[in-house]
Amino acid sequence: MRSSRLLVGLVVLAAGAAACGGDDGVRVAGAWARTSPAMADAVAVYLQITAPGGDRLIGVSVDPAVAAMAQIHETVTAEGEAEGMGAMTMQEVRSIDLTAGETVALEPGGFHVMLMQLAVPLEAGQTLEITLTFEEAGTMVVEVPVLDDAP
Ligand SMILES: [Cu+2]
Repeated sequence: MRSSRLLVGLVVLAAGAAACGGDDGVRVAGAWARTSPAMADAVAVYLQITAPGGDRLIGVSVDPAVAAMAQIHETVTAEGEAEGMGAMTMQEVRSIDLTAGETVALEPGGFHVMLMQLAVPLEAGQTLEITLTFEEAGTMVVEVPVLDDAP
């Protein structure tokens, strides 16, 4: 009698641990890339990341057949410019902190993944793959549809 109760306890514990592990996974949603203008050789990828247990995005990569380089970028307004007159520039960032349970949006005007030295222009209807690297969760391949405008 006593041993069977112990067994039930262990089974419940195992189920709880499994569910917890699933919930801790980093989730990526809403990925898209804007079509590249004819003369541009770089394009931004936008997406939303949720890390229930907290994590950090530390790297991005892309198939060289798509683009020679991928970086994490942040759009910033140049300092010293008058309000509303600031020149928008982009700078590379080493990582993006993902606070536990909060969704971090990589969106126009903020963080984005930059694909540079495109091998071919991106056209609407295409899907490309990028690989995100997280400090805790490791690597994740994300499918990115190419769209003319924000979804
Ligand atoms: Cu950029």
